[in-house]
Amino acid sequence: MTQRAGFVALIGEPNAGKSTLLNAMVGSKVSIVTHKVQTTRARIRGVAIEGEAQIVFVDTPGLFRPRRRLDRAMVAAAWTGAADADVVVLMIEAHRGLTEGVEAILEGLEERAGDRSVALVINKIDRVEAPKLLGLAKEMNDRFAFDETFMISAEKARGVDDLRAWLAGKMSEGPWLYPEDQIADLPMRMIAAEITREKLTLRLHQELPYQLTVETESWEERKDGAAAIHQTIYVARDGHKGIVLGKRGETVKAVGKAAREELTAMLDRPVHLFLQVKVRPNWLDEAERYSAMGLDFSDGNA
Ligand SMILES: Nc1nc2c(ncn2[C@@H]2O[C@H](COP(=O)(O)OP(=O)(O)OP(=O)(O)O)[C@@H](O)[C@H]2O)c(=O)[nH]1
Ligand SMILES: [Mg+2]
Repeated sequence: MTQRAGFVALIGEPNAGKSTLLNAMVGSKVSIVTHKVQTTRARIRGVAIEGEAQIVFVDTPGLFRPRRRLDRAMVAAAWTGAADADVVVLMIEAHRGLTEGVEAILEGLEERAGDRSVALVINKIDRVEAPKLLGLAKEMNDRFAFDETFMISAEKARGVDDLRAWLAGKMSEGPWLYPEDQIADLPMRMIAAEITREKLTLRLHQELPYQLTVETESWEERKDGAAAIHQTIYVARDGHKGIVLGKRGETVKAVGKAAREELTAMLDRPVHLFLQVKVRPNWLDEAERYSAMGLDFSDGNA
């Protein structure tokens, strides 16, 4: 049998379920998921194997109309992901349908898709009735020439196997791109920072999650087998520091506990996680913060 391999970019509006699908495809948590929009900030690769095919999925930040520098860098990262892929998967939400945001993405795809295969994935089918789904599939296919349409629930892993099999068939002959046992290309320090950011995003309200970032400062392997991880949470304002800390430090303590538990399970050994909060009024304009996130700072230039 000959090996086949290629890249599949997952694009869509924020919250469509791209990261949930990536994790389902890989069979492990590679990309963080929250109920809030704009969770994913950079391109994250996860690897799935189907028969002789290795499919490298590229999770991307949601596509939306960018306002700030960080937004622009995120949206640029998403389109770059699509440009570098062999197959593009556009993911939309069944209950929201062809929104203005989806329309804007279709316009972008018309410009950039070239001769790439583009599949439509209607996600969250657990939220709508079948007749509505069929209507949406028709509306979308009248609007754009998709190669194939899938209806799935990424969260409940419904329809995911069919999609994976179809994508495997689209991979071209060639050697695998990653070693057989590798499932992600993100360094563990970055995954650890993402997990803390996920727990913060889940606990904090309104705009705050968008105005903070987390970096792993040091990672020490201790003689007893434990990992000691030091992370910094950067916030833009004094007031935000107080909110992240919470009353008597309760919020950051709960975040640290949740992140530590997940990391312990993931690494399968004891983890000591130390979090500190730093106020950095201009972090959203610092090139170093962007490279730590895996983003290109210059993409944020207007
Ligand atoms: N009901 C339902 N919810 C889902 C499904 N798939 C994902 N979700 C939920 O949708 C929300 C967003 O999922 P994510 O995977 O973070 O979405 P995303 O497209 O990566 O979002 P961004 O990173 O912000 O662009 C989470 O609360 C998921 O649990 C599904 O099939 N059904
Ligand atoms: Mg995501």
